[in-house]
Amino acid sequence: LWLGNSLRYAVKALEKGQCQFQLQYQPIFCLQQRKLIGFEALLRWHHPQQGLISPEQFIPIAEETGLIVPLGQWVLERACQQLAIWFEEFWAPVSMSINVSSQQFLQPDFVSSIQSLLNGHQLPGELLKLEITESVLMETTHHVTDRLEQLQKLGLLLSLDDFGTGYSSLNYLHNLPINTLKIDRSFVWGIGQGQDQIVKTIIALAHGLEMNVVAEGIETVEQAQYLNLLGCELGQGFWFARPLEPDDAKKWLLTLK
Ligand code: G
Ligand code: G
Ligand code: MN
Ligand code: NA
Repeated sequence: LWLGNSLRYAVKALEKGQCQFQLQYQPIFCLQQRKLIGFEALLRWHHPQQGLISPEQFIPIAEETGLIVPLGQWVLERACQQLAIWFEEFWAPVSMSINVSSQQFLQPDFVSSIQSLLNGHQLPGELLKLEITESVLMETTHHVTDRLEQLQKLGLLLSLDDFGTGYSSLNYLHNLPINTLKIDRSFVWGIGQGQDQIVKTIIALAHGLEMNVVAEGIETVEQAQYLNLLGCELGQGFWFARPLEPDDAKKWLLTLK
């Protein structure tokens, strides 16, 4: 209960410009060239007494309480602001991937708020990737389809996060404008542990549907090499880089120069 109350307080405080939240940025790489292609924005909460609280703990509470709507909007704004700074400074097509909860995605003004963020920061939509989960796609589907298509018209790219861990129905996959499948880290960790066929099959499925693949949670060189061998285009994980503060993330941008 205390967690819910302090979360409410922390989200309220955002309006007053008091910020207990922070974004870290985890680099995403092209596996073949080991070249930076983008970042995933990851939310962190620094509780004044409890210290750092993991999103695994507070995101579910934010979702139950509806606080994920204003908090998710803050994440979008912050991430776009950071992306605009980097885009202006480096002029490189480095993308920003942002996790979006289903409740946030289903807000009536979601698409228009994305549009005004893009306009406000003069960002090409192509640089923004939204990571949604299978649970979003399970919602009353025609609204979701409309919304995905509107976002696609703005140029945004759409990724399906944690793929393989939710209630996948292969039915929607080929009907929806999803650009990327993210292979859940549990499968990546299963490489060499009896899950190789699953990983191969997910990659083949994605390619068959003309989607590209990001493998997450890559922790060893063997995993990176094997995924590259299978034709998985992109990857992220501690072996490449942890989620980073903006200044450290910027060091990766400098490698592109
Ligand atoms: O960064 P970390 O591995 O601790 O994240 C744990 C979980 O929290 C992941 O599943 C991630 O998708 C989720 N998460 C991190 N940041 C955000 C965010 O800004 N919004 C939402 N909805 N989920 C997030
Ligand atoms: O669910 P989502 O894919 O958004 O989760 C991203 C989370 O995974 C982030 O919180 C990040 O800290 C974590 N993460 C990223 N790379 C690795 C990794 O190589 N190993 C582990 N254990 N966690 C990782
Ligand atoms: Mn994610
Ligand atoms: Na994931």
